[in-house]
Amino acid sequence: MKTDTPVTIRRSDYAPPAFLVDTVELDFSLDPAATTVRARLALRRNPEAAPDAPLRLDGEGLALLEARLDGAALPPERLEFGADGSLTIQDPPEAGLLETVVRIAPEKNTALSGLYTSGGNFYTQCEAEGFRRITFFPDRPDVMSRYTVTITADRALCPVMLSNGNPDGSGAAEGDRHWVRWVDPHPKPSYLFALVAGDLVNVHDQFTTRSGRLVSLNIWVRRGDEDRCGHAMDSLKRSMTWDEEVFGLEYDLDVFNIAAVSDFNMGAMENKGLNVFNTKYVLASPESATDGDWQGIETVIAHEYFHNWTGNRVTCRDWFQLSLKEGLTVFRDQEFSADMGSRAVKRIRDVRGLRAAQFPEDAGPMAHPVRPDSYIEIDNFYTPTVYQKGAEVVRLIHTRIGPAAFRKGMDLYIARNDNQAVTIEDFVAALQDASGVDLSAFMGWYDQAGTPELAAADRYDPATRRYTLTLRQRMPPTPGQPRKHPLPIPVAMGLLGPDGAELPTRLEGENAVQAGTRTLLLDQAEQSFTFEEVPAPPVPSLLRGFSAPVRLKGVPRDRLRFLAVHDTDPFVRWESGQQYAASVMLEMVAAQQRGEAPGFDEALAEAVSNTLAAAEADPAFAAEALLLPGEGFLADQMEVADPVAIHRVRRHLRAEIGRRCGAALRQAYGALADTGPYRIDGRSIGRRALRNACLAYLAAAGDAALAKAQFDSAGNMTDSLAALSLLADTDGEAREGALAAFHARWRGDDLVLDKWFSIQAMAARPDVIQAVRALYAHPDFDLRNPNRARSLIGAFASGNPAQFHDASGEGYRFLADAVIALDLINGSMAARLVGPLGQWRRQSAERGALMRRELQRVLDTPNLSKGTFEKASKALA
Ligand code: 0A1
Ligand code: ZN
Repeated sequence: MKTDTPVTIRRSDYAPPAFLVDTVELDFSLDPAATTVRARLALRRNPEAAPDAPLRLDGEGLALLEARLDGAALPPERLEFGADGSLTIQDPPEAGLLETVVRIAPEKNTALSGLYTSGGNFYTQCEAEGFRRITFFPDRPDVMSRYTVTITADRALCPVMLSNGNPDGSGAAEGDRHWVRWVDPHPKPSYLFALVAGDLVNVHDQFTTRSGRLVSLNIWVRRGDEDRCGHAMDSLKRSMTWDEEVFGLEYDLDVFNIAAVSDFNMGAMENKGLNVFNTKYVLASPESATDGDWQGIETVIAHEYFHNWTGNRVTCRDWFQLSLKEGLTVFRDQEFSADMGSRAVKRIRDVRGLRAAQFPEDAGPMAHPVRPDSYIEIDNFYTPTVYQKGAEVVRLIHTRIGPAAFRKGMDLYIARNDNQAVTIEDFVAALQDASGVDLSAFMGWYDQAGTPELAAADRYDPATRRYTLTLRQRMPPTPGQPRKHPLPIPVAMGLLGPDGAELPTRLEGENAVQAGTRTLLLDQAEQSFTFEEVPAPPVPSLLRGFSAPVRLKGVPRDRLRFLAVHDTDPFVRWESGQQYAASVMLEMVAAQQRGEAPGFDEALAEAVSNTLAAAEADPAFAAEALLLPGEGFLADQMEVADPVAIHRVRRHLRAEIGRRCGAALRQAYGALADTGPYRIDGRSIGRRALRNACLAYLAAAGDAALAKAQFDSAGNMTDSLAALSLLADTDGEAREGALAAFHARWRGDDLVLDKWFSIQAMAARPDVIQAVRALYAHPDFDLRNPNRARSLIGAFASGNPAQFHDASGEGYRFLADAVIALDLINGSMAARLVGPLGQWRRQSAERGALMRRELQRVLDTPNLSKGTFEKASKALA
């Protein structure tokens, strides 16, 4: 932790590693207070590096006990320690065996990076740069080695000891200790190293790959959690089958272990053969997990499993290439989930998520390209841009070349680059070579930050029956990138006739018509496309399936209403409804700011009634269509956001709809009640989502009794939590009673207790800031536990814009206080939470000044971690 001179790392400075490490032998002697790590590295000079490059090993907070080269102790004058904790060996040989012994203290490791303890057990987290907190090593992804790991520990404390690869022996050691050995036959970068040890139990299953390899599958959890692993195991087996069927990719070890830990900075980690998961993405039972949790588990299990090929077998040359593995793997997990359930609903949710998190990031001070040019702390770049926008860019290419060529390209990518650390160029080159389509312009998507704006104009000539569609793109400047060039934007589209039917299309110069959706490629600032023999003035349906991560602007309201009803593409139907509602709501916000009484657009009530009437066909889709655009989505479309006015408008609209459509909503609510046994399948989940959407409107209209009745009788967490979150917005006994009952029932379950904190932090009540401060001091609150910290601090700052942006500035002050306190414990978590303060440019001058003051206070804190320093200083720049 230091802020003296945080160094900026630049992509253009890449140089190959000076030394390679072919094999690594690690011996751990585990002890919570003093673990020793003996490392034997078979080093050799990299022929591709400068011949005199020094032998420098990364290290952080390591106490060196011994250092030998080829068996001989290295004298102190050949060891040079850097201020950052690194170790440089003077006069290195061209090749040799370097042996070091270091001591570390896992129980003191509150940053949860490197080797740490949680509930008395040992876990590691090495991505991105945690391995250097375990042993001295060239800790960079382009050094790939074969690992043999021996773990020794007290038999009672650590009956289970796991690492990467396959097990390779075990036995008794001195006293009450025992040892196990793991050998990973696949070369891997250090960030994929993992060790888990402790008193754990496993849920076991097996999987036979299509070439006949029998794989032992195990999920390791604390005693008592065994009966909540079924869904995770199921998701794992489905992921393994899907990757074989869709990408032809098979698992490559005899064991696949997953360990769940309740103290974890992120969602999960794809360490080779030993994934480590946040308990949130493993443990689920119908009573304790919501449908959203259920879906989250399926997605994250798949994501980590898919990394085995996209990330582990083919890895990144350097951290600037992070999206090479993350964007591609998110794309893969999105496709998997789409195949497991409703593709349309999955796409809607993904786009909603992209707009909620990535669009604002792209419009804020941390805006960066999918492949960043520089960073101070790489942990700050595990962002929605690298992950979600990265996946969108892969999807663009998939759309451009088509699924068959994409699959060929993936095969080629893996064949060419297996067991290597490569770049995004290597990925795009494989897709280009396999498809024969020039993809060079698509690199612009990796290198330019910002969200392009897309606008359309059209003209129909009844005399010639020609229809001309003109598309224009514009890219706003972002920090460090004042000028942009046009990007290739695949625009999936179709034309609808006046009766709403899809028209076949033929572009000028084509000799046959095409039925259904076609994709236009817009690769200039402006381009016109002329369609021939169009029988009547059509309505264009653009960006079907959200074929590019852009903002489509200026579609007239009458067309939005038409498309919301008639389009053949479910995404555009949903999107048009959302855009229509957003445009009405933004107008209402403006009226509210002028002090005018809020009106009401009858078309919105009509849309709700129509949606309810047609809901039976696809309840999950109907639930999505019923949701009004979120407060963040609306704020993101305003030059200067007004979170309080947005919140009022949204509340007012919900209440009005609840009143005007009360009968239909109540009828649907009743009809959707589950009579049979509780089931978790797409349709049942969709029905619950729809029913709870109805409940939310009815509660907004003042009917809290229904929410209370649902809370009292709910037999599953989805319904219980939906009702509780509505009650949390109200005043009075029902609220207090429900919150107390929920706490009493779930106080022993950390994951559920997180929800209890979040619901209160996100409540729409004027006293939320005081409540959040009180919860921060609650005996169940623990700043050291990332899930708990997120559930209160993150939920408040990101999930309750109206209260966070309270004019008093108290919300900002709370966040800065929490960030400063957390930075001492876990800098990477603190840096993640500081984000909302960085959005000050989008707020009013008064709010902006208050936000800047708090950012400055964070920045003035002595010994700030470099991650928090980077976030706060870039936000103020
Ligand atoms: N590679 C993981 C994400 C991850 C990144 C960093 C971590 O620790 C600081 C942990 C996990 C994934 O994409 O799932
Ligand atoms: Zn990932």
